[in-house]
Amino acid sequence: MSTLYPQNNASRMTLDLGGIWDFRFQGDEAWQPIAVPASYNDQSPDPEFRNRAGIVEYRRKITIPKGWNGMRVCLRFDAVAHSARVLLNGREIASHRGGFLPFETELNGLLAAGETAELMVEADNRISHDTLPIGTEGETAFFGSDNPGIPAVEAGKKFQEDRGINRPAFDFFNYTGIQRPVRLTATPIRFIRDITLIPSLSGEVRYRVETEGEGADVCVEALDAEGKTVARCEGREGILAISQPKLWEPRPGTPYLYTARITYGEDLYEQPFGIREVRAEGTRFLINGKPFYFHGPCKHEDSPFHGRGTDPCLNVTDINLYHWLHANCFRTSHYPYAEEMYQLCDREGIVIVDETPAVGMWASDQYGWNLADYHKQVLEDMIARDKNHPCVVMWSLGNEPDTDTLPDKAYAYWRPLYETAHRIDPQNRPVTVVGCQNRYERDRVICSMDVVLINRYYGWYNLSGDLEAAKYAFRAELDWWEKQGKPVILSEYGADTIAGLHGAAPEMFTEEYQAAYYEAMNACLDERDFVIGEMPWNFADFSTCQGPMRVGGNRKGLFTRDRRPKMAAHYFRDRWEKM
Ligand code: GCB
Repeated sequence: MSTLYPQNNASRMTLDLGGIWDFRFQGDEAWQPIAVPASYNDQSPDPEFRNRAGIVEYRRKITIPKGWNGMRVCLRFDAVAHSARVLLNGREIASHRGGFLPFETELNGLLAAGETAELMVEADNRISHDTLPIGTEGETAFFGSDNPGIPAVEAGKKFQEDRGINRPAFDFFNYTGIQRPVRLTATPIRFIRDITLIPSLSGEVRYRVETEGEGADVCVEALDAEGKTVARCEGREGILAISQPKLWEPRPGTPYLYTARITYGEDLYEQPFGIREVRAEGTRFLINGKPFYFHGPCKHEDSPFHGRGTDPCLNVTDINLYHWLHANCFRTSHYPYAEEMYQLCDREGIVIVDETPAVGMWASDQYGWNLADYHKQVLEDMIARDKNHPCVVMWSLGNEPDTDTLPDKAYAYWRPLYETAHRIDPQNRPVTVVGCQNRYERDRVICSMDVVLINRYYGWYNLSGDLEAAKYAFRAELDWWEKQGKPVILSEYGADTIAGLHGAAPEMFTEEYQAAYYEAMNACLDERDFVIGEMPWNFADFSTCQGPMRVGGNRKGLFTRDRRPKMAAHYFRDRWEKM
């Protein structure tokens, strides 16, 4: 379902419902304060906040302003993790599955302008084989021992399963709650439901507008960055012809943005867009016909206090650190990010590989689970939400599924998703799924994508501490990929590094090792023309669940969690400045 990002303009209004709400675990009596939007998990020292699996309840009063009388009023959630039930005065008015994409529900007929009601949101943080991201069901935890012995298995059953301890099958903390903004929105009763823009380098921009309600005409104008009208068209479909178009280019080019100003009856919507084309061709990735080399660390939505909560200050800080690094891209590992981040990247010229929350699919029996339809739905919703962003140049169907144990089953699962993405994306962007370190010569999925994205940890999880051996092994693998004739991006590589831990000899966990590791891996990349990108793992240290391989979270950041550069950040800054 498409839901246009809320706007305030001459026709539309929004009321932000951010602030302090009431909160409790379902079944508890007392309410306590909680900040929205933010993950709830780090807002209390009570260990239940991080550990408890189940439903939490949020509540507050809402009032529709009197002045909104006669308008269509909606309640819009940018995301509630991982599923939500919404109640108004105790009656269910909406529900949604999936924690990283928006949903909205109309309030007309339920609550009149000037009236007040109690809004309650139930958010469920449980993850399983039926959710994206995936939770473990009976298996040992991510990075737990594969052979814990009988007493440990028994204890796990007795103490963990009974208490509903719910472990992620992925390496980031299972932050949840109302993590993104909630708003009341008002539009005219006759309104613009959706807009699709398909730009081309010639300056012709095909558009399609979906409306609700009869008896008005659609008019679309293209405005340049100064607000001057440069093209105009009438009707629900058409072509805006912009002469001498200024292109959207990733930095260090100019990310020039136009605005499509759509009017329909009393309604108005303004959709920024860029004129740019992307495609994969041979072993290259072309943006506006020019070869593009991806270089920038993968991210998480993660910070102290907020957890995964939307924080515009953090987003601006992070993007400015991307500029400081001379980085030009990131992958939204491992879920679609908040919409505000894509708007910022449109404006700042940072390229995004947009990823679904299909992460944790490393079990070889996963193709017997009932996920495909839901996965397709999430992919469709992500593309519907993000289709107009010039910064989005590629779709990632997911991260590190098992594709080599049962190669044919894996292919039968991933191929339809690949085809769906191509079919529904109006801009027909390249499609990929990120491959893990596996028996790549058996796999049929990764090498069938438009661009091959591989995560590799030679010199870390294997050949640990031995960078000469790591280079040898990585080169041997690259020899194989060279023969496949595809563009390849090293979409993750990294080494856990404790900021401030040093060693004259570069040993694992020291800042020196992290820098030496990247130098060694980059030397291998620099020898190959078909390698079209490098994405270090990760931009910053981030929170994970507890485990024997994680010291206060994952420490592979080029920056600490509070965004202080480690030596490797300086190394990349220097390397990327010269690119
Ligand atoms: C990976 C995963 C990522 C982990 C990373 C690591 O392959 O894609 O989610 O955080 O490795 O550090 O182990």
